[in-house]
Amino acid sequence: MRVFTRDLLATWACLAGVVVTGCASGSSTSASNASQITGYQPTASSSGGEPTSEATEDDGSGGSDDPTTGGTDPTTGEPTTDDPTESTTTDEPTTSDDPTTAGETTGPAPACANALMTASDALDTIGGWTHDKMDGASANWTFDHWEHGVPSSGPGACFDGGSCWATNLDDNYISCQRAFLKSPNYDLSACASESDVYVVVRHYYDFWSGDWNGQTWYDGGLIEFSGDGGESWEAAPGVNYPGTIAINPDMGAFYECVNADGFYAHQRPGFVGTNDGWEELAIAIPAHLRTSQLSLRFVYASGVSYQTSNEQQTMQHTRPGWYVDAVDWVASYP
Ligand SMILES: [Ca+2]
Repeated sequence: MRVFTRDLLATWACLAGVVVTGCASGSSTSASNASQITGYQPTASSSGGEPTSEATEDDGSGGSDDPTTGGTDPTTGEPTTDDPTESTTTDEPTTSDDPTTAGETTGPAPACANALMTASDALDTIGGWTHDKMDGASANWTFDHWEHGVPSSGPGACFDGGSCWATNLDDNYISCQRAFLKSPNYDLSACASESDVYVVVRHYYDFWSGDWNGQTWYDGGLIEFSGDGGESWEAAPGVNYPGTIAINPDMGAFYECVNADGFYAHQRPGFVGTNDGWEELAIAIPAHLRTSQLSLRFVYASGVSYQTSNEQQTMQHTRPGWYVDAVDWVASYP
């Protein structure tokens, strides 16, 4: 038997119910510990398969996708051509020659136009965005790995060439995570009577999926909105999610997630697999959400994709994760 003492003890403690909140925290991330775990063979299982089999064939790691050329063409349909975050109130968005915000003939009321312009954000600064773990998870483990900056993993760059958010800027995400990235509260009450309001986000995602214990599991992410400053949340309307998130909470006796049943994202429609490049996503905002405290959040979760509780080891068997950039608010969308 390999040297696996700390993990094994922790796991037994978990199984025996001795440790309630530390079941996924059995080891550190040190290189020496990782080397001990390397080569560990899982016990016999009915699956008989390597749990890291990918549901997607595209390798999103390594930054091979050039956001300036792949996926969405940033030169078309790009509401940030006139960057509203760099504009001041002197840049009147209702100017008729700006089709991205003004519409064909009439734009939104000036107060609404100003509110939309104020809310739009290139995400080049943190600017009031917050992130945290979810579901009451607490232990010595990284449940929330949202980071702001320039990614070297996943797409290898932000959509706009500046900064953005990522579930891990320079590597794959870690198993057993569950965290949100929340926008500031926006006052869009001036837009309540407008016919249309959209939020346009750019994102890249590449989440693990694999088979274990007779099921296919899907790490993934979803978007939600709040009209009351984050007190309550509702699913993003009209989003054509590619699948349903299904979090694998454990993989045999050697690794299980803390609070294994506590995955908010589990069984919710979400972004699973990969979109294989920066993608522009426009979501129509219903009138009832256009309050003085409108916000949105990006929720993601990951389950167990590898039989170890070493962070570095699990990261080798997950995927690059989710990257979010350039959130614009507009009154019309092509
Ligand atoms: Ca940016």
